[in-house]
Amino acid sequence: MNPKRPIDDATDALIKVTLPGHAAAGIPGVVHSMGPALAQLGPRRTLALFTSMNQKEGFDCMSCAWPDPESRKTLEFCENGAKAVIWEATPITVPSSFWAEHPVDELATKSEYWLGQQGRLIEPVYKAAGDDHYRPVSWDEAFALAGAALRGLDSPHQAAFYTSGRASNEAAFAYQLFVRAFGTNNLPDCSNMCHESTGTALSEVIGIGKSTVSYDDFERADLIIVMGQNPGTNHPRMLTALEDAKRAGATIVSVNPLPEAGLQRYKNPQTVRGMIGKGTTLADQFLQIRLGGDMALLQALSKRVLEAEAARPGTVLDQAFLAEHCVGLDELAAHLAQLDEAEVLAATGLTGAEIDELADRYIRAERVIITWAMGVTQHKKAVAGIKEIVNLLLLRGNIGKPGAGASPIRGHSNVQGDRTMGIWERMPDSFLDALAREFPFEPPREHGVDAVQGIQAMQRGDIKVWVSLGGNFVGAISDTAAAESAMRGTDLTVQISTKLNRSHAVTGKAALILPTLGRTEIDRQASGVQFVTVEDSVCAVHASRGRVEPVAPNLLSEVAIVSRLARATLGETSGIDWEGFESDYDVIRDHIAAVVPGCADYNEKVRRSEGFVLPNGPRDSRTFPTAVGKAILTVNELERVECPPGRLLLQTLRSHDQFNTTIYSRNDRYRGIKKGRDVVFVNPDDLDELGLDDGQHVDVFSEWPGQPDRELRGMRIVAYPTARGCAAAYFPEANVLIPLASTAEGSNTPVSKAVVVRLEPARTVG
Ligand SMILES: Nc1nc2c(c(=O)[nH]1)N[C@H]1C(S)=C(S)[C@@H](COP(=O)(O)OP(=O)(O)OC[C@H]3O[C@@H](n4cnc5c(=O)[nH]c(N)nc54)[C@H](O)[C@@H]3O)O[C@H]1N2
Ligand SMILES: Nc1nc2c(c(=O)[nH]1)N[C@H]1C(S)=C(S)[C@@H](COP(=O)(O)OP(=O)(O)OC[C@H]3O[C@@H](n4cnc5c(=O)[nH]c(N)nc54)[C@H](O)[C@@H]3O)O[C@H]1N2
Ligand SMILES: [Mo]
Repeated sequence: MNPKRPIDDATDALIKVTLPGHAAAGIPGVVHSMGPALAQLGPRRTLALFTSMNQKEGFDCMSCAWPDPESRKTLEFCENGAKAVIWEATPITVPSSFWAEHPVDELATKSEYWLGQQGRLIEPVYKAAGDDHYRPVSWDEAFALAGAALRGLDSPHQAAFYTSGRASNEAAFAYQLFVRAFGTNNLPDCSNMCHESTGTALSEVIGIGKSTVSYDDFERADLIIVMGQNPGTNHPRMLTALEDAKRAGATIVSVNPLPEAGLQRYKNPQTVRGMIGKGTTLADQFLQIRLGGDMALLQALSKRVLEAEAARPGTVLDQAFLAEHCVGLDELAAHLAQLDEAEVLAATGLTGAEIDELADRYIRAERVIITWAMGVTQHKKAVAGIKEIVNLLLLRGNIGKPGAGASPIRGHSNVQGDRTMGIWERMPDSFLDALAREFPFEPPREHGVDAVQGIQAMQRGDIKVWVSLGGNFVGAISDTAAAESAMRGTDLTVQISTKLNRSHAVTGKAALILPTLGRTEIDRQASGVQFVTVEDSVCAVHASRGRVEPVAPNLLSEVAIVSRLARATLGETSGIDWEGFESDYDVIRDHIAAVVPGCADYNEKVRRSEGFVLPNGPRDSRTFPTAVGKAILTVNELERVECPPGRLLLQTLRSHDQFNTTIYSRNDRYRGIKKGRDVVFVNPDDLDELGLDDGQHVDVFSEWPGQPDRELRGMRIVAYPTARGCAAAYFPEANVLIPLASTAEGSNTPVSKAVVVRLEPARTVG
């Protein structure tokens, strides 16, 4: 049922597998994966980029949302940040002739890697319904086409407006304003597929959906538990913070089905030290958990904490904190008293002794931070699992004191800021009320669609126009075949993008591509050079200034595109100063100051060299703005992820040489993979049991009740030390296997980390 997947020039017949490496990053890694692209940049552009990246007068790295330390080094970036910057700042551009030479059908046969290699998009292009090609159009024509399509809808709810988390605060604020003035809350975003479970859980139990730690807390912690996160690849500068913490005496524990580079040393006694100096093993304890087992582990830990308190009353729980700031202790204690240890061991795949050891570390530590990312958020019970993280932390007062806290590590560099600015299909009434006071329109109140609901609405024919501010929605969402067929059924898709990707090849009947400036580039407007602002994982907001010349003269900034799209759609009489927005971003920031909580005097505060930190009740004053005004310990029913005999649980994850759907190279150095991505990692003992071999090619089938199997063909097996019963394959290739309806309870995030699969010897090797 799935379309044939695009094949690259570098075919997977060439896949090479060696022993997994561990984090030994740095410039050699960059040169290795980006050599040709780096050479194309030229010395001047290279120097300008690498001396201003993450500097106070420079631009914010767009590779992840890891925060910047207050005192920065001259080169404050990592290997993967360098790749992201080189990928964006390439001087290679897509020529006008490209569009006549490559029909859209042909682009749909190309891989993400090939599409990204074509270079930066530099002119607006349009594909009319029935046409097979895009053709260059003027900006005016592009906006007129988009505006006419939006105005022609029967209802504003027939359009949806997606955002990927690279958009600046200014672009995001202007975009949500346009969308709400247009009349809908259909504002799905990448966060729906990412940390939505975090926002849902934390908002309910501590009153704010964000991290309760600041950067400096890491070096004050006694214990840092890294759950479901691969910082060596996805937040490499976090390894530096972990290393500093360790040097200051902290213990580090990794909870993960995989031994990930930088946290664990695995077999290969390599001693190379890269630029960020990662020759060391950071984790003092590694719990190789079964996929989806975290909730059971956390309950077991909390149970042991409560038992220790019962054995030594008054010495383990933070009774004063619990009495003053929390509700729900008795219910939690009663519930956990019933916890079935056998069930915990089955769900986690761990031994009782391993859990005892971590419980003991937790009880001995005065200040504990728990960090997490997609390994925790992309599960059916993710929201409940994150509430269990909070339970464990609250028991010993580990929220709102130095060196302690709940620390979701965000993905996209400004995904958190975009939410703060109102990119959400369910913004609270307080935000909509503030918009209504500031602007001459009444915002819609009805909730909009999220990412999965957006596809479902397309399937029903309810969404006819899809606009994307960045990202690669069909590439990133689950159930690729279903998503692509739904997208093809829309009347118009509009992509605001820097580079080509799958979402430009799988489009509505008509399609527009609006090319935009990247974050590295100088943004000149009528009032002069502009800067934008972003928010990192620890709620710090600061300015980002592009430092290199735009790759082409005709590009518009995201703010300019959004403002012109708004004018073309709403007319000149919307009573909102869109022209002012475009010519001077201070105008937008003044509105942000008036509308967004915590942003008073925004223009002044973001001009401080260090920016400012948004207020956060739990972190700052142990104030918990929940429904009951206190932090809530919750009771969550344990539910084990079932996996029938002969099947494996598959997670989809990132290689070291990709940024989400952007593929920098087909290698995954830290996992020992070269020249290919069509691999499935399986534990050797499971291979024995299944009668399969390392190096063998298999077809992977995912099973979902009442539906035909989804399939991913021709995957090479890599025997790998993942947890028993578990497997892993790369996102986005493996998205075909994830049923659209398989989502997390409460957050509707696709369950990308636990797909029940069956492996069968491949029908065709490939
Ligand atoms: N270079 C680079 N940087 C990035 C990105 C990128 O693609 N490339 N993407 C950015 C984005 S948007 C995001 S959201 C982040 C993603 O950052 P991560 O969450 O680190 O990304 P994943 O590759 O999805 O890795 C998930 C990790 O969780 C583990 N895991 C999977 N399932 C479970 C589980 O059930 N329990 C536990 N305990 N662990 C589990 C996996 O083995 C893996 O180590 O990175 C951001 N930064
Ligand atoms: N199976 C599976 N699916 C997943 C995940 C998973 O772990 N497993 N992870 C999920 C997660 S965490 C996320 S965040 C989503 C990511 O979903 P998206 O954010 O939609 O995807 P990206 O691949 O980050 O988008 C890359 C594209 O963004 C555009 N772009 C880059 N920079 C800019 C810019 O500055 N401005 C504009 N306008 N465009 C730009 C480029 O055209 C590029 O091709 O995917 C999700 N999907
Ligand atoms: Mo993400």
